[in-house]
Amino acid sequence: MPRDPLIGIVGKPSSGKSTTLNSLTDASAAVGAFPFTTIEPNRATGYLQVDCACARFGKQSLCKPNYGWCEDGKRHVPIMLLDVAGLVPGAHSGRGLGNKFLDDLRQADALIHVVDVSGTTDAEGKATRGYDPLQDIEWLQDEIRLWIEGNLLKRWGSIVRKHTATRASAVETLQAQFGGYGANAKLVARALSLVPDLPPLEQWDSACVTRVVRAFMAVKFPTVLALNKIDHPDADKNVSKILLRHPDTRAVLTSAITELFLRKLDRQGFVRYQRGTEFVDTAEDDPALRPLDDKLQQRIENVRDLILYRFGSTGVMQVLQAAAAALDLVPVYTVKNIHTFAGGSGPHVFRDCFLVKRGTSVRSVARLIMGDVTIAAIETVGGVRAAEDDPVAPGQNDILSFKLAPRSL
Ligand SMILES: Nc1nc2c(ncn2[C@@H]2O[C@H](COP(=O)(O)OP(=O)(O)OP(=O)(O)O)[C@@H](O)[C@H]2O)c(=O)[nH]1
Ligand SMILES: [Mg+2]
Repeated sequence: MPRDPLIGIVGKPSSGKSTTLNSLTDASAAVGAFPFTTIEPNRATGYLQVDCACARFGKQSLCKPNYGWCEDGKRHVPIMLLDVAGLVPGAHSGRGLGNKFLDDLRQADALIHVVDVSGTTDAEGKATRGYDPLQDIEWLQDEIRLWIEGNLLKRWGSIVRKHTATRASAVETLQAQFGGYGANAKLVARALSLVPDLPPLEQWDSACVTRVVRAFMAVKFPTVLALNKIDHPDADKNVSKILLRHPDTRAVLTSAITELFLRKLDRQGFVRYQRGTEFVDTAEDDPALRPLDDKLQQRIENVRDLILYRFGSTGVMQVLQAAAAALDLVPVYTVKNIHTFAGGSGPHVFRDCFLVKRGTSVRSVARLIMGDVTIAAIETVGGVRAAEDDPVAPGQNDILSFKLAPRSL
């Protein structure tokens, strides 16, 4: 992942993808733009909440990010999201523009699969009642697999001929095929290592290809389920069924519509809502807030009882955190002054933050951020010199200062 991470949001029509995306991107606080000049129409900037380094050093009051924002040590770091249009069964063979939508997915590093657990929409997203959303989890994975498999099998004959003629390794041959998904040799090797007893590539039958593609998907597209619409009365039984059937999947319960509702009331001054938590203050708690009429008061009570107190939050921020965790992302702070953590001449600290994969070397971080310039030294907390191949981990080599070499004449 030698660029900024990209999280794809997938699911069938009407599962709540756009609502989820809006609730992750609508930033009402003063927010800096994201450092991208062109943003494609289906991309949006979301904000991932992390524990900011400023809290580690008691410098919360001086923390002023260049991008995103930081509130009392909780930092909201921009992260790119990709809204993939609704996929329907048969998408891999082109149904409902499925091919085009699946092509959009290529660039994603992780997926959030939004599942409508209310059972009020069928496989195509049409209104119904009592639909079993367990099916959606399986068919969506199958669509992605069949699409990747289809792309591979179309050319299988010539792939094998070239593989044998050039005496390439399976990793080399597959890397050439999976390059379009942004996969490098390391990722392909990791996928192959997940498939036991794999014969030489020229002997693979279609069952072998399926196993390989499944493994490739697991490493290329780690997926988090957003079990959405938990505010609906039928959601409970469907959630239990899904968790029972898929105990090892990463799943987060969400009510995206509730998140949007609370944010709207917060913007209008009726409530003070602490995002990602169960805390909603009203005029009863703070007279500075606008008073609520009975109807709104009742709706807030319901949201508290049915969502916030039961589940601890609307789940929307947590789903993005789960996707970042599936990718093993670590916030790395680059500073000009390693002793004060200031970014420029002003007093503000930790102005720049980037998300990189845990284990990325300090050298790679430098290249990612600084480009091809020659760096004389890299320092971390306490002014300690970091070795170029030191890995980044939370709390470890995650605050860095690059000293540029004087330009040689
Ligand atoms: N009850 C409930 N309804 C929701 C929730 N999230 C979304 N919805 C509703 O579900 C419907 C579809 O939501 P969208 O966000 O447009 O769904 P989508 O997945 O983007 O749909 P397509 O763009 O057609 O693929 C809308 O009527 C939303 O208001 C939720 O958390 N609870
Ligand atoms: Mg939509």
